[in-house]
Amino acid sequence: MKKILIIGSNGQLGTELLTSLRDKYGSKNVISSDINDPSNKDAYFEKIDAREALSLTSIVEKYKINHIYHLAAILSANGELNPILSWELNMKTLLNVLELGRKGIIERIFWPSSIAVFGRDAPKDYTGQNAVTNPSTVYGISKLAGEKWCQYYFEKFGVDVRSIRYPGLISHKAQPGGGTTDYAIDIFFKAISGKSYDCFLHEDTSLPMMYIDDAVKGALMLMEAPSQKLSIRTSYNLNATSFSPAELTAEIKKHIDGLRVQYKPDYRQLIAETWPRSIDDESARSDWGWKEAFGLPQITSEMISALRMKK
Ligand code: NAD
Ligand code: AKB
Repeated sequence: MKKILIIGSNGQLGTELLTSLRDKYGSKNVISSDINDPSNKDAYFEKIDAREALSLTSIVEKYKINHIYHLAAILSANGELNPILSWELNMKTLLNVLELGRKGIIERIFWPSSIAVFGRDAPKDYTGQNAVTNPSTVYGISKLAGEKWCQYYFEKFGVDVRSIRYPGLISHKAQPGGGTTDYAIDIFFKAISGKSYDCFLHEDTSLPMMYIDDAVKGALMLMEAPSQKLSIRTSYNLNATSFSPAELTAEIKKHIDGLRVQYKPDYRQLIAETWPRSIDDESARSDWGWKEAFGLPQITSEMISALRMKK
């Protein structure tokens, strides 16, 4: 029987992954955990700092956990504001989880990487699975090192750790955690409340993006795939759609005519310029049958109808 621990369950991805995993496996079989308390009461929540190996181990033993979804991280934009903390958190927490795999306590691990592993030297369009990785942010460096650690633990110790290089994720339930793609969420909140939006990226900066439902679906598909089907043990490229702030604004205006957007690029523009415009995810499609459901028009209508219901 699966007994699952989510680390970083209060975050943008964790909030939605928690709901899906509990729907699938039952609440008592999916333990949520975070360094901060959750906003809603949760009988199966444990407050932990995943940098502390002993606290992590005691929770794993308490609930007889055998699968971990390890989501805790500092993302790209916030990482540049505190590089050492970012490196320490992103690496230490991953190594603590991988060690639980090496000791045979945990059977399967999900750990997300990011398109941030690519850098300015990779091809911008349809960036391939094995394109050159030369990241320029501490976040990208930590994700690239993390991918290599995952592959190392798999090859040396047989740890079944699986990973996806997510693009920018778009959702409305939890606030985004300080990434370069957060503009694509912020803009919906401004649009729905009738306010104008100051966009921190240039209007024509196109980036790979994915709706949260697709992101959750991808994690579940990868975690359920037979091990022998997986040819990538660093992290799988995963694509859904790509758009620029101007294209997103035009799509939102089909629903909310009065939206006004000013472009005021800041340090996040420099990060975005080193990332791919679009991703080639052929390996995920052929190895475990990946196919996205949401393009720009579908993401936009889902976001607007969900936010209108909240108003
Ligand atoms: P987030 O910042 O929204 O959530 C991270 C959560 O981890 C937060 O709730 C935070 O409180 C918690 N956390 C931080 N330090 C912790 C610690 N020491 N111990 C326990 N919990 C801790 O991030 P997210 O957007 O949900 O991203 C989840 C994962 O997916 C990250 O690894 C991120 O790099 C990856 N990812 C996200 C995106 C995206 O667009 N959101 C894209 C690519 C990859
Ligand atoms: C970020 O912008 O940092 C994240 C990511 C693509 O990893 N959304």
